[in-house]
Amino acid sequence: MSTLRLILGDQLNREVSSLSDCDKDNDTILMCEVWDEATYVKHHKKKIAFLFSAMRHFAKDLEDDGYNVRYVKLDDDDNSGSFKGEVERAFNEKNYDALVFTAPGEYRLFDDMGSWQSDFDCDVEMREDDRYLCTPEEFKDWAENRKQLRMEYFYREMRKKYKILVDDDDNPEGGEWNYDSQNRKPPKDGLDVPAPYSVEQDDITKDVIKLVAERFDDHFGDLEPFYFAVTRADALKAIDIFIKQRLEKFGDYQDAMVEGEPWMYHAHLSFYINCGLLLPLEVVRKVEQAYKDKDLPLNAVEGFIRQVIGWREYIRGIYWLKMPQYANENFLEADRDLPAFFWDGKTQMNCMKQCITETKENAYAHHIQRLMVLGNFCLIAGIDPRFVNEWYLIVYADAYEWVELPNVSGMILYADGGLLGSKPYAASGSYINRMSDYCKGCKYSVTKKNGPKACPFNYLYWDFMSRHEDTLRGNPRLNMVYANLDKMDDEKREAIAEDSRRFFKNIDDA
Ligand code: FAD
Ligand code: DLZ
Ligand code: SF4
Repeated sequence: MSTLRLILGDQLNREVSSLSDCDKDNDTILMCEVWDEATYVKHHKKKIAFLFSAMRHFAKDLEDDGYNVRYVKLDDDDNSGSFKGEVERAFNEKNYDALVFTAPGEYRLFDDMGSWQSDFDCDVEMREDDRYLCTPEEFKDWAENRKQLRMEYFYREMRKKYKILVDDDDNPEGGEWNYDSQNRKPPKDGLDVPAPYSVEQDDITKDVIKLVAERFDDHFGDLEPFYFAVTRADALKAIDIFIKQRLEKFGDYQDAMVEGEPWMYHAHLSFYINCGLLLPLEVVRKVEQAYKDKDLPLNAVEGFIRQVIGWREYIRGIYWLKMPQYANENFLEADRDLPAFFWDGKTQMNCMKQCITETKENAYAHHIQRLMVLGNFCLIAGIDPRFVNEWYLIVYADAYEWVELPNVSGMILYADGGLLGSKPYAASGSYINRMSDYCKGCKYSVTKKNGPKACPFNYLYWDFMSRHEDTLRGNPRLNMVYANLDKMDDEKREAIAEDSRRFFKNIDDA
């Protein structure tokens, strides 16, 4: 009996279900760099280099351990450019008895690969991706008959199921389930943010960087400097460094933004977890252990764990619950094009310029930059969800549709009409001013509400609330907002509308 085992670029872990019963003598592991995957959106150059290098290192480790690996490089002769084409080529060379793979993370592939049984003359088995803490079926059961799908309640279930930060009776550590209210400190002067973890390029990475520079020259983003970990061993070091250097302040400054500090006290682990180099549960267990050993603040530890076992799993649950229709949601009927400055950072709005430039350099921005600067702008400016989703899927090294889409359509754009968030996360410039130092270096004035010098977030926020009054006024969480809008006289409302019209007319110079 011989089996062909296909491993995708975000399944780079020995524990992946498709390898569980791999027979070193008779089976072949197929991995392939394919044009279809690298170009179905024009991924950031650093994202492609990261994945190709991680794939090549993973394949080499398997080979060194005695597995048969069929690794297809992007520029190999006869590379067909697609997963199916590569499976067909493998079958043309050898008659396998079975084809096995772990379920792909994105719906478009899941749908396609789900029909492969009829294309291949052997058993085709798609296995559950058991790296996650909750299966799509479990999430569906949890969601059934609930009026609202609130992350907080799902998160508590995960804490209890995996016995994380709970006592023997499932009571939460410290008496509360959630310490988020302590995690909103604005940045203070003189924060001593540690330098990010940086791994030296080896020959495999150098080869990949050359390939990406040649083949993906027209893709967004800076390829160099390239410093990501591309092996499990180095990714494991990244957790230890996070725990040692950043975790203590992760909670306090989780929402803070500082010019010139793209990495802050965040973990920078999402790209490693999402491609499989790290497993989510092992990351969480290490952080929990560090809490027990090192007297770390509970608000930091709980906050981090909530992101991984709460938000990350909940987001994935929503994706599989609601696909494929979720990709077309546009509750607010937003229809504006994505402004050109999203691709070059050339805007006078300093907050936007900083977040876009850092995204271009690093294929990374931390959560609050994605949510409250870039996402907030897309929401209040009414950018079409299709363009916003494509941008986010392209620009971040951790972006796969299962995690990108609910964050964008649900969390930032309210395109799902409130399934994921109970109200739109819209904010004016004063939020950005409180949580960052961006406004100091901005051409616009954050304290001015109207006129050409006013911070665009200020009038766009009210223009958004005004535009969507019919749809949003009934939301109890927006009662205060609409009470304030009601207090505005006609002149003020006209000034907001006029400033917004002027802004959109001249958006390329904004
Ligand atoms: P930290 O802030 O240190 O958080 C720790 C871990 O928690 C992360 O590594 C990640 O695994 C997990 N996590 C935290 N928040 C979320 C969340 N909302 N959804 C899923 N996982 C979460 N994350 C992605 O992995 N891929 C994406 O494509 C992605 N797109 C996003 C788009 C928008 C509009 C927003 C608002 C958020 C998005 N996120 C995405 C979530 C979050 O911003 C990133 O996971 C985080 O910034 C990664 O950096 P980090 O590892 O330093 O995370
Ligand atoms: C993102 C990506 C890219 C750019 N290229 C490849 C590739 O050439 N080969 C591969 O196996 N995987 C790649 N990936 C990751 C896949 O897009 C990912 O596995 C699917 O989207 C499923 O989540
Ligand atoms: Fe951004 Fe407005 Fe502050 Fe400028 S003033 S950095 S546009 S929030």
